[in-house]
Amino acid sequence: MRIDILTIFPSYFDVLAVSLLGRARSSGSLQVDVHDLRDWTHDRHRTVDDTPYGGGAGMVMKPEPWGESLDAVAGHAERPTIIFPSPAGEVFTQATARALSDREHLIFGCGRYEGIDERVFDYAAELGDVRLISLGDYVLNGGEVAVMAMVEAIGRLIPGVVGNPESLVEESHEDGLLEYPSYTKPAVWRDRAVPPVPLSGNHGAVDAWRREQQLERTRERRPDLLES
Ligand code: 6GU
Repeated sequence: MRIDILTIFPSYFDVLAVSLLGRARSSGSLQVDVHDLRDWTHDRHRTVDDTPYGGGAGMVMKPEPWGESLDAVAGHAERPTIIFPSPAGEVFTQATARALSDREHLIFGCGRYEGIDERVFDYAAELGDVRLISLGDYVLNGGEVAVMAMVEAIGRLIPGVVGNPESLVEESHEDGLLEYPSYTKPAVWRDRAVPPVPLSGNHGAVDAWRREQQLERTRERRPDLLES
């Protein structure tokens, strides 16, 4: 997979060089390129924003640098999926991450200030499949942190990125339920004993117990997941 990230804060993405995704990046299963949106400005101050038509608070990101940068990164073999992180978008879930992990080319456009000139989204739709995606119902200052989260969730689903593919299956949200509790040695720690079933060595009983635990936790913490 190829990922291009457009941002006015490229250094936010320095952490992509380390950890799980860093290794995938250097091994070639995932190619991530971070671009400074200001590289597509042409004035001395490298201006990316301006005051909103109609008035109001804050600044709006100008369309020209977005148009030129999208032209520059979209020009690859396959039609890209172009994602704009936005609290006004559809909510990102594990299903979204799965669907996006199948794509050949993702472009993330990180907005700042009060938003991006609306015409950019319309233009981007000529170059690729546009999605506005939110992490949830709260507001961040810009899309960078949201894109970090999305890239990690998507990247770890790409074959070869996570060492053990089985560890992907038994996780919260992969089967619509929260994950079961895990224990390791010692069997008693600070007066707290590991429950008897996971200690029993009876694989059938362990599987049934884990399933029960998943249901109980989901009922308690996230009843909304059981309704759907
Ligand atoms: Cl994707 N962007 C911003 N700015 N705030 C958010 C968000 C995204 N998701 C939740 N809050």
